Amino acid sequence: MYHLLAGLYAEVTKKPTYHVLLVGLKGAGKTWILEKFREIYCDGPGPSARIAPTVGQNVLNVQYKRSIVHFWDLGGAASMRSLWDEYLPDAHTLVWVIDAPRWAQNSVDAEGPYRDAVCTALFHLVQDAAARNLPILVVAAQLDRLEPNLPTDGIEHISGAGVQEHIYTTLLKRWALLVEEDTSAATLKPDWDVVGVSAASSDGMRVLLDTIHARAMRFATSKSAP
Ligand SMILES: Nc1nc2c(ncn2[C@@H]2O[C@H](COP(=O)(O)OP(=O)(O)OP(=O)(O)O)[C@@H](O)[C@H]2O)c(=O)[nH]1
Ligand SMILES: [Mg+2]
Repeated sequence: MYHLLAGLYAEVTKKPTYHVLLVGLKGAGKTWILEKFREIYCDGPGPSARIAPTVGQNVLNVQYKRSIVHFWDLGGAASMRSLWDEYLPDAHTLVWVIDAPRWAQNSVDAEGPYRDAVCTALFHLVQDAAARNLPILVVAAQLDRLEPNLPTDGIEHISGAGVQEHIYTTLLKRWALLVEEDTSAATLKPDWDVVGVSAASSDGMRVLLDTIHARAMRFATSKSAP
């Protein structure tokens, strides 16, 4: 009898767990975001220069609003991207991180101009995410590094809000172009939004977790609805 009651109690008080896939190109700021959450919600030491590029995954459980938000932070190097597709089916929200200063500059590296590299990798995941009605949250990260005199490509007044707006409109435009070329994507309606943060200063971090939680919960509820 005791075991039955204990089992029932455990079942009734069990917290729902929401899985969050945290991805983006290498150096975007994913692990700093994870470590900032660990600092704010789990008494961790906070992000530091000692954090190396991620090989494989980092995980974090955050207890938030009577639930558990479970993060998978995956490495962004090209050799690790095949892992992203494997985690996506189990996620309740896709969080895509962008290095905002690099986006503003549209700097070029081995993968080409930054905005092209972001859209190529992101849209690959978006097609799968949109087919599952998975919420997509794009994070403009490292906003504290947006200096007013940063040389930019096509952004007149540099600010966190300005770069977020530029990211949002660029993604919409480029997605529309993709749909024109690949009509199989025409039926997909990605559910995406852009938020801005600095893991260094903590700006936007609490809003980010709240937004992730709300979206993940909504997705989980819609999946369990009859
Ligand atoms: N000033 C500032 N620098 C940041 C911030 N976030 C990340 N950085 C810098 O960007 C570097 C890369 O950040 P990571 O969080 O390790 O990047 P990542 O996206 O996890 O990269 P991979 O693991 O290689 O995929 C850090 O070593 C910091 O120098 C931020 O909010 N502010
Ligand atoms: Mg990392």
